[in-house]
Amino acid sequence: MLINDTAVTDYSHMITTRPNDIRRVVISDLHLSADEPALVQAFLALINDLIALPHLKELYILGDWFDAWVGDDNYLTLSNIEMRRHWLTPVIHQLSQLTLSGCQIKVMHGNRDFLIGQDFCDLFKGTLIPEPYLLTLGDQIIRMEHGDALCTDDKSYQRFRIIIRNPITQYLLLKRPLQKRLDLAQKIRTKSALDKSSKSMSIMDVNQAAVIKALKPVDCLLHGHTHRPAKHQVVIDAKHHLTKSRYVLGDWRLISPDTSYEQVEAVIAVTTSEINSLDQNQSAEKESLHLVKFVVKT
Ligand code: LP5
Ligand code: MN
Repeated sequence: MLINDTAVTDYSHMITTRPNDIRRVVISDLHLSADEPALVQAFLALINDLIALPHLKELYILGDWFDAWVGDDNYLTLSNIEMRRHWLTPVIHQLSQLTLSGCQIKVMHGNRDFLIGQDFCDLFKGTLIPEPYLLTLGDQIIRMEHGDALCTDDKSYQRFRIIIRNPITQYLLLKRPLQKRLDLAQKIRTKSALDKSSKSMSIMDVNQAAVIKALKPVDCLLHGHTHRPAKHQVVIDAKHHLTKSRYVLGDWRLISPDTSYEQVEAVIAVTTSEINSLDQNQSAEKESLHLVKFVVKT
């Protein structure tokens, strides 16, 4: 598969041929909910694979893990019986198994689940991480973020973002009764879907100046949100021929390749560690980032 002239490796090929080399996995935009059981099943299938990887260090979820999150109490205050029946319970169980296998789980907020708290992440011993988050791979610094903050041409969204991401707004929202928050989330989703139908694709994409500003102090940018998976070369300084990479993760979507079956597809990122021989006596380990296509038949 080609995305902007970049070959995207097949995920199952990578995990079967190089299970010992995989160090980190980065995903975003799963938009999980009770209404999308196929996406939940696909996520469980991914975690199951990751548990079996012997040298996996970290799983990063770069936002919009959930379609909407109105507060941790929506899950944490369930009765034992309700919890046992809830679709999130197997997810938390599998993630706990992944943690036990030695992999750290790092969760970043997206524009749909910015109310996830550390209390929820404690259920699987995960860590809520700030946005942006800098990951160092050897001598390379990778800036990771959800991606919505880079869409600066989308003025109405950015105005909404300033208000909704303000800690005072969030404090006041979380004090409201659960049902009122669920109703408000539904209203925001409806209004957002209506507004998006009249916005152009270019307005809802990242702004080039915002990308260059984000990339200047680092070596590489990795984000999701736009649902346009690709590897871009960004010109930082044309005079000195300086370019840097921008990797975009894909959203998880259910598709029907033909009428007989359905599958979930997503472009995710994987880092692999390679041993480079320097000379006869010396070798160095180098970790590199790849976009890979993850497919699960449902
Ligand atoms: O997510 P995506 O890609 O579809 O769209 C985003 C922007 N939209 C949003 C809203 C989310 O999609 C839905 C939020 C889910 C609930 C979150 C938790 C709620 C907490 C509150 C309750 C406790 O982020 C969309 C961008 C798009 O990305 C591309 O970048 O364009 O932005 C919009 O469409 C926003 C609108 O332009 C402005 C929305 C104003 C909403 C005002 C709410 C008023 C509610 C009452 C209305 C009667
Ligand atoms: Mn998003």
